[in-house]
Amino acid sequence: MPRTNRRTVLQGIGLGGAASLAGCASETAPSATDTTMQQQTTTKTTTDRVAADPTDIPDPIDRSEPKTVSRTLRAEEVTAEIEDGVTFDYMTYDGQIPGPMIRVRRGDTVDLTFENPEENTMPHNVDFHACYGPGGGADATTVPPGESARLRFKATYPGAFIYHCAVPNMDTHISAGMFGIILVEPEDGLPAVDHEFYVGQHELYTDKRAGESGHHAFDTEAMRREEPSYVLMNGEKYALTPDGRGPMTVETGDTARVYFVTGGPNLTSSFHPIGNVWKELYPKGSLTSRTQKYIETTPVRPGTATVATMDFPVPGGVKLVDHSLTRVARKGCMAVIAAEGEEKPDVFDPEPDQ
Ligand SMILES: [Cu+2]
Repeated sequence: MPRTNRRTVLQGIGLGGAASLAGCASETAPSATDTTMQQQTTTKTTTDRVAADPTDIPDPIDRSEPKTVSRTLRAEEVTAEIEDGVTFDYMTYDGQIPGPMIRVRRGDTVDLTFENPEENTMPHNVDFHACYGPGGGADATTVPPGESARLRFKATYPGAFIYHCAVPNMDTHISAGMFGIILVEPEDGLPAVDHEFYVGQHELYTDKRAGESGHHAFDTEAMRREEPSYVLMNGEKYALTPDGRGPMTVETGDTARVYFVTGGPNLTSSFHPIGNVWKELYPKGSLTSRTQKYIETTPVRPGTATVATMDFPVPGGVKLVDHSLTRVARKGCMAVIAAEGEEKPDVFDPEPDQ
């Protein structure tokens, strides 16, 4: 994936130097000329990207026996850009939105270590929708900054499920970015595909309109009214598009499976691929129910993950959108899968001979 370097912009609006932009302000000493920046970065870590790489997905499960899968999740409070020149104080798992995908097999035991580093300012936790147990583990994993917790649970049922922060201000923490997918594969696994992509939608409630430059503070009253300024895929405006970090890419004839989660906290996504169709939809993320075929738009409600496959018979960009289109046109919600290959005029001919 191409990565836009946003350091210049961040420096231009006084939100950190190169040392902090590497995402490790506490480990990298600023230069002598960076004293102002040092002062500004003592309370917040600034990063140049929160958008999760949509191809950063654990490999499909290739086992016939259960095992214990150890994973660490780390709460990271970071300042980053929603779009060029607009910054926000995000809360994340591992510095990315959505948080890292956790992938296990039905019957596996998940052995989680949850870290809340001391440079954070708030307690955090994890609520897994993939487990039986109080709060999905939220109480067991609630820790203040500087502490960590362990949680062990058996993934007894298959499906794609959200995990999210569930402290008392859970709407704020989810809106700020704390959600992801845990995928529990059925015992027999999933059908082979050429590509898998990982996309998450959520909305930001800020004290300014989308596009207004400068730092956007969280706006609890706007959240109370459920009027977000931004609705985003992977945490940034148009992150997974040619204008952002670059689109997802396939070749014509390939197959792809999309794992999609709506963090919310409040808006339902009407998830649609423009110029394509969900060939097989695993409704509400159920991997053991019958799939639905050739679905144009599927609701993905807050607190739900879904899974869907696609074909790419012709070249061109497929825009993944929430078909509540004001969110696309004015609030930043879109991702693109770019298909390259031979034109197929028998399937799609934009310039037919007269
Ligand atoms: Cu949290």
